[in-house]
This record gives sequence, C-alpha cells and structure tokens, in this order.
Amino acid sequence: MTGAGRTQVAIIGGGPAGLFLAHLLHRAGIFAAVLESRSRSYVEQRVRAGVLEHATVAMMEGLGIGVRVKREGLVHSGLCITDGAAPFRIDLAQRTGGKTVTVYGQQEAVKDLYDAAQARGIRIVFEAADVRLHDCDSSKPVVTYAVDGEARRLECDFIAGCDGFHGVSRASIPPSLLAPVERVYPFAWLGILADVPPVSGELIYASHDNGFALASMRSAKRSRCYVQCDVDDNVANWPDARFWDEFCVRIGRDSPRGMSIEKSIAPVRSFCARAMRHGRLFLAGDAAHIVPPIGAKGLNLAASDALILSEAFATLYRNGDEESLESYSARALARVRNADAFSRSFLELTHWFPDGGPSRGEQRTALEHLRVSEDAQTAFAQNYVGLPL
Ligand code: RFL
Ligand code: PHB
Repeated sequence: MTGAGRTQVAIIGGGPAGLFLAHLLHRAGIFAAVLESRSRSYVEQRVRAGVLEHATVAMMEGLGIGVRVKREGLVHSGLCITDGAAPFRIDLAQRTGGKTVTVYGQQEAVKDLYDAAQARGIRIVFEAADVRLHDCDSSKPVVTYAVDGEARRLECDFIAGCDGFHGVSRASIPPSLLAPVERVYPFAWLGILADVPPVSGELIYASHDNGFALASMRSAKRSRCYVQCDVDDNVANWPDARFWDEFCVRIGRDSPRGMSIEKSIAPVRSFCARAMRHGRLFLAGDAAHIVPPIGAKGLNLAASDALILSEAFATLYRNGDEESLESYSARALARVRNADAFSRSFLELTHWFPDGGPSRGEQRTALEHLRVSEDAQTAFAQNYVGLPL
C-alpha cells in the first residue's frame, strides 16, 4: 500500500455537508481531508437544491464565502400557494420578523465552497475510488481508497461520513443502532431546467387535481420547474411540450416555455437514521437523512449538521471535552425531525395521493385554513425560512 497520510478528520464526500464541514473545521484550526468519488466538474454540474435558508446564507457569509450568494442570489420575502383557482401569498418576511430565503443553485454554492477550499489549501482528493472505512469503533480509524489505480491509506482521529444517501459510510453503523425510519411515497418529482424567465417573481406551489407542481427559478432568465409524476415514470414520456402543458394546467396560468437543458426524475422519500454516530464515525447530511424535497430543507440540514458537528470537534480539540460529540446525534436529529414533519405536512397539503393519503376534500379544507389563518401562516413561514440554529 502506497500513499499513506494522516489528518484529524477524514471527510468522505465533497457535497454540501462535507464541504461546509471542511471549511468550519479549517476555521477552527482542525486539519481535515475530503475524499470525493467524483470529479470536481461532475459535482459542480449536478442540478439539485435551490432554496437557502437565511441561516445557511449567514453561515456562508461567516465563512467568508458569501460574496457571490449575496450578489447573485435572489432574495425571496414571500411565496404563492394555489389550488389552481385561488392563489394566495404567504409573506415570509412579515410573519418571521423580517427573515427571507435566498434562491441560489446548489451547484453555485458548491462552486463557491470548492473555490474557497482551493484558495485556503483545504485538502480535497477527487475521483477517490473504492473508499472504505476501517476500525471506526477503535481509537485509530483508517480510510483506504485508490487514485488512478494506486492504493492509499488515510489515518485519522475521526471519520465524517458526508457521502450522501448512496454513499458507503452509513453501512459502517451497525443496523441495530442505525434503525432508520423510512417512508417511500407513491410518486416522484419530474424537474426541468430551462433558459426562460420564471413565470413569476416568487415561487408558486400548486395543489391541483392532476397533482402537484412547483414553479421555481435559478435566475431572472432561468426557470426550474417540477411536476409530480408516477414513481416508475420515465423522462422519455415527458417531451418538453407535454411538460409545459401539464405544468401550466397545474399552476393555473400560462408560462414562458423553452427547451429543457436538464430533465430528471427524483423519488420522494423520507429516511432518518436513529443514530448518526458509531464510535469515531459521524454521519452528516443525506448520508443520515433524506426529507421530501418540497420543504427545500436537505441542503440546509446538511449545513446545520456540519455546524453542529464542527462545534463538537472544536470543543473536543480545545479542551478534551467529549460531551458535545456525544450529544451530536440528538442535536442534529431534533432539527431533522422538525424539517421532516414540515415537509411531510406540506406534501400532504399539495400532492395527489393514489391511495392512503388525504382526500382532495381534506386538502382543500387544509389549504383554506392556511389561506385564512394568520397563525397557520406564521407557523408555515417560520418553518419555511428555517428554525434558528
Ligand atoms: P450530496 O449532495 O449527495 O453529496 C454527497 C457527496 O458524496 C459523494 N460520494 C462519495 N464520495 C466518496 N466515496 C463514496 N463512496 C461516495 N459516495 C458518494 C458524492 O459524489 C457527493 O458529491 O449530500 P450532502 O452533502 O449531504 O448534501 C445534501 C443535499 O445535496 C440534498 O439534501 C439537497 O439537494 C436536497 N434538496 C434540496 N435541499 C434544500 O435545502 N433546498 C432545496 O431547494 C432542495 N431542493 C433537493 C431539492 C433535492 C432534490 N432531489 C434531487 C432529491 C430538489 C430536488 C429535486
Ligand atoms: C428548487 O428550486 O429546486 C426548489 C425550490 C423550492 C422547493 C424545492 C426545490 O421547495
């Protein structure tokens, strides 16, 4: 075995969770190395999240990587919900004492995190193949991997598993501890990206007899739009013309249309590990939990996990106190459960359920309640902009 190395925290995965953690640790003077299985350009081009909570933007600014998100991000102080006929607006800022969200593509945030990591000399290994975790429950964990066919070994004090839902880290937590709670919904989201101006300056969430639709954006010239589709549907069944027709029916108005530059189907699921730690391995982000995308919480939870974990490591390295490491799972999971409950109730308000879910009548009643009740709008807005860290 060649290429041995050592660091304090070995971070597996260079998505938002791993990159935020690497920067937070760097700021705390803790050495970390990130092992990412893909190339940098692949990760930077993966179309994912779009909505950043105010606390996530504040974290980026605090880390000195907030210049572009402040300049190019679109600040949203409200959003629209419609049942296709009677749209209403929820004023996020008014109901939360001035808080807003920022629409800024995940790829852009990831680009900013990589650029700053490079400038700060944070170690990132791209295209790390065959990443394996060893001895996580000992005092000397090790990660092995290969680059260009050459085997390497990284010794460390701790491993942070930030490798997303399909990564390898979670498998190192014994099933009896992990004991995840999982729910797979009987539908998926078909999303497209198109270089046409968004149909509205604010996001529109539509609950229609045909199913859910969401009008979002990435800039004043680029739209990001979704429709609920069957769980086993295929993008080949959705030529652009069909997509736009159905999208317009569901949101209840006409929209600028254009050729899609990306089109993909993502399942809607909820998954939550009961424990995010085993010995010296800590999970963060999608590696430990997935929430339905409607609440726009996944990337924000990845950022808050990274913050809570970095604080625990900083306390340990500063004064040897392990208590905050022990409370990491509980602190992080409290936020996740809240985000999952919010996303699930928003899902039940807006999606067509083939069976076992709320009826249209129940959804209409709940939508009407949200339309007229100030308390319901305040609770919704507080959850949407994100609870304090
Ligand atoms: P990621 O982003 O999946 O990154 C994990 C990284 O680990 C790498 N990896 C490995 N590296 C080394 N060895 C291995 N064996 C590895 N296996 C994997 C991967 O290549 C990758 O680079 O997880 P992370 O960092 O936890 O970040 C989570 C977020 O990406 C995710 O929660 C969000 O995208 C969810 N999400 C949204 N979140 C929001 O906060 N706001 C939104 O508006 C929002 N919209 C969305 C979303 C997710 C969606 N989909 C695709 C389900 C909209 C959609 C449609
Ligand atoms: C997105 O723009 O990708 C997006 C926006 C709002 C959501 C989910 C996804 O609730």
